[in-house]
Amino acid sequence: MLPKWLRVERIARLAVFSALALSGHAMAEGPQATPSIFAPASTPATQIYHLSFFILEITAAIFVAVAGLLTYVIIRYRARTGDDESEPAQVYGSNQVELAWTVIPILIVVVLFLTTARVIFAIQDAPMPTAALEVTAVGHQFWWEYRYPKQGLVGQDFVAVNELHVPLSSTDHPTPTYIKLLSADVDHSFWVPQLAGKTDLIPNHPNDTWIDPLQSGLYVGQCAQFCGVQHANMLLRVYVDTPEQFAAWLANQAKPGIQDPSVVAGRHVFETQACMNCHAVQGTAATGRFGPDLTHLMSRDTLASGMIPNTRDNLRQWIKDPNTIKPGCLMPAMQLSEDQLDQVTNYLETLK
Ligand code: HEC
Ligand SMILES: [Cu+2]
Repeated sequence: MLPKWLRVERIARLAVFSALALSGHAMAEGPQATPSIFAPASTPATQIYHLSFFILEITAAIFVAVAGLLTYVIIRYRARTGDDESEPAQVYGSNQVELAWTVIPILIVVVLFLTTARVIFAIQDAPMPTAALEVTAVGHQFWWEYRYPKQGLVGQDFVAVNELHVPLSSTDHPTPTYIKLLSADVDHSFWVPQLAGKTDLIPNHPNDTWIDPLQSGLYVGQCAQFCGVQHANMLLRVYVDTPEQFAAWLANQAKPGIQDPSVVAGRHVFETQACMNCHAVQGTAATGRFGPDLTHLMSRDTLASGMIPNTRDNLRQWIKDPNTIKPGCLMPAMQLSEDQLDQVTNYLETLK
């Protein structure tokens, strides 16, 4: 009995090592157009990627060993012509075999547990350098709020919406972003697979995560916890900016809303049609917090949490009846006249 087990173990070890050697090749190629766990571009994502492959290799080795043995037994002991129909030898228990199939799985589970725990703690307990940017992400049905508190990099508090901008990090000058995760209503989950693992946003239970993207560009993700009808359209967009781009973005976001006298009619609609009960435009009487901050609406590429491009037609249609675009979203159709729609769209288009 014993020599056979040894042989299996040797084959399994060989399989694990060759798979390890193979997986070492897959590496980051920058931001992908769809969420991908196979192109990590940030330390936590890279660590999770390696852990996943390690677990896949062990479980693949188990599969190969079990399926191999099964195939061997099926072929070697198949029915043959000339069999005498007598029962094979009946074996009742074997201490060696039973010990082996108890101890080996326990050891495997212990190894998987310890490696997983090591990666979790390495990510959770990573020390935060002073250059780190701190942002608070708040999940709402069905959009994202990002609060940038005044700190080293940021001269003034402001709120960004749906499109998170963070600075590019590098190995010799790390500028990671620490993200505190809160929720305004139900559970959501922050998941940009190229940057970090999933972390839930739970009401009254602050969580945190961090990213240190090593290549600039746009990284996409999804809310990963079912949070209501439009959960699937609660998309995540993380813009990793070069230092110059990031400084320019910060400088613009920290400004109050532009007050353009040519669109007072639209501003009047905005301030009299309940828009301002739900939306804020910094520097004006509009301070609503239920919906997205619109101070720099035009600095965003998309509307409705990454759902549609931010064009004039989409913006007008959204204000006319958001439910035709995002059924079940929490903004009501405000029943504006065609003139009022044009005016308020003109106004919003000045909010650069
Ligand atoms: C009852 C609260 C409420 C009122 C009133 C309201 N909105 Fe909204 N608005 C929301 C919510 C919530 C969202 C986010 C919807 C989503 O993405 O799921 C939103 C989204 C938007 C957006 C898209 C923002 C973005 O960046 O994606 C615009 C533009 C907008 N509202 C304009 C208006 C205008 C103009 C009015 C008045 C005619 C108005 N809203 C009235 C709650 C409201
Ligand atoms: Cu969600």
